[in-house]
Amino acid sequence: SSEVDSAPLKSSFDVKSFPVRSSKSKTLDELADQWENGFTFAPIRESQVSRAMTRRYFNDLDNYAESDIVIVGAGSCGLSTAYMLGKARPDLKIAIIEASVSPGGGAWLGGQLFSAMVMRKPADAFLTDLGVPFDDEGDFVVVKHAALFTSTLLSKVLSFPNIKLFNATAVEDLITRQNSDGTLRIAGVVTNWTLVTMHHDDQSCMDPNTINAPIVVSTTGHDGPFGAFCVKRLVSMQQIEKLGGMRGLDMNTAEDAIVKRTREVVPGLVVGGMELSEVDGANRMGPTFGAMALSGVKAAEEVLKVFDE
Ligand code: AHZ
Repeated sequence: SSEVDSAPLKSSFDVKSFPVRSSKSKTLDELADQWENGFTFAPIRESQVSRAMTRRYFNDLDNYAESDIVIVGAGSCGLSTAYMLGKARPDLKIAIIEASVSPGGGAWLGGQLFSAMVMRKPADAFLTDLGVPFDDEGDFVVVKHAALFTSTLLSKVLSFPNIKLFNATAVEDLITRQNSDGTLRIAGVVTNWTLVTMHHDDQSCMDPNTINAPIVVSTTGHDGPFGAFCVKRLVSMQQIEKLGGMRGLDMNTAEDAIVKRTREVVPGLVVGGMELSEVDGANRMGPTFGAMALSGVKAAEEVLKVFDE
């Protein structure tokens, strides 16, 4: 430990300039002979672990304070949007803000507490693109476990070098700018760690942080403790008159409506997934996820129009 304790660790903001000690990597086969004889982990000092995490996190906060695209909510629609954008535009900086510690929203189970996930055709195209296997049942397909869909989608999204997921972080407000004609444009998001957001009533003065971006995609789901956040804020800031309120369940009409209505609801804010049902008074679909994937595909297309202009 003295070697670890005495090693000079220069403080520097640049992740790449961080000192790295050489410790040869081994294969698992090489390790197999060593459990009883000479097995040790490479040495570490606690501050190295702290710095390895905080340096990267604060570097990301610094880097993504100016993003090209912010996606609010990492449920099935938000992650599908991120996947399409990450694939199409490796040159754009994309921040995903997810209030929960665990990304994925409601897509870890297929419905009630059942495992399988149903997608109506033609959303099987999204699964094929993603490489998720399914059973073909004619008009719809079934993934054997919703978690296979969500974990595959998540792993692909997180692998894009131009996408950063800030989880356990809530969007608390929207940044706005006034155009010369007096209309408003959404120009970014106001964030806080979710645990802080949850304590504004019992702790004073916990001001938020911000991310500027020319376009924000909101996919925060239907109304609930967290859901429909951005569109509810549009009402309170008088950018839309009122919410239509999500209607009862009708699978056939609901899925078509969500995809069809995925759009830029006010300048700078594209809305996708079930958050849209609150804007337009559309039905819910219950446990069929095709509209979430294809709303994500369409939301990505809407966003890219901004950069193609
Ligand atoms: O934690 C939320 C979830 O992961 C996150 N979120 C909500 N408010 C947020 C905020 N800041 C940051 N202010 C926030 N994150 O948004 C995510 C929404 O995921 P979801 O799975 O609830 O929504 P979705 O539209 O992607 O998928 C909806 C799935 C549904 S609901 C439904 C029905 O009720 O009939 N049917 C389907 C398929």
